[in-house]
Amino acid sequence: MNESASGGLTGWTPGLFDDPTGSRKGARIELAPDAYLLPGLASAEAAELFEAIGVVAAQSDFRHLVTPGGHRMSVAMTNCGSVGWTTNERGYVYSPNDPATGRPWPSIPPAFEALGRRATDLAGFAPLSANACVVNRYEPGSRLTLHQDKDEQDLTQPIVSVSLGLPAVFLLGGFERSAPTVRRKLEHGDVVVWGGASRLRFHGVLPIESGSHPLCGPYRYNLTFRAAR
Ligand code: MD6
Ligand code: FE
Repeated sequence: MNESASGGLTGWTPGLFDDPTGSRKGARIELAPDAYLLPGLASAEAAELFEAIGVVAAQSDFRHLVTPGGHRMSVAMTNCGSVGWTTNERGYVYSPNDPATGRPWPSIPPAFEALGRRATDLAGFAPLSANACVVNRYEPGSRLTLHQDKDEQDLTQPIVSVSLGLPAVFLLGGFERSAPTVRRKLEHGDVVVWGGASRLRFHGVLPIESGSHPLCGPYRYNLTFRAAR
């Protein structure tokens, strides 16, 4: 894959939105240097992951955060781990307690940790020591505008991102918000590992289309495992 000076991506791979032969599974697709899609890596354990999301949400429920700029996010969010990503008047922070309950965030379910290690291994990174997991829930129309994940303390560690439920179109950009983006469809069970030279790329999610998923109903869920502190 070639990269332009602005960090924009060229040479996008064909066959983006179709997989007539089912050959995606088990593959490792380079989206950018040090950013890999592992199609279907989480498919087999999806039900277990979905159940674990329910356990997390029973302790710290999904909520729509308000950005420091005063905008209510269309994505509903919760966390598990020793810290969770949230907002306050000063900006975005990793906090040991859930501000909604005043209690620590739920712990990271063992199924999440095992998947995180499997994913970093397959992508050729050192095993991720995740201490935070952001759980996003998208309803139809929910989107995530272009952003960088840069609030984590250890930017040498990658992020592992797991997609469940309704499909999404993921936008991958460069190192400035204005750099060109490319699109990639993420399906139920897909995992993206994202680090090294791509760790600070801008990225986002287009508005989710209506639908119903056999396991997750009218939602898309996304888990991101991080070394936050
Ligand atoms: C999502 N994901 O797919 C949002 N961030 O719902 C992210 O924002 C993300 O997928 C960093 C690395 C991978 C990601
Ligand atoms: Fe992100």
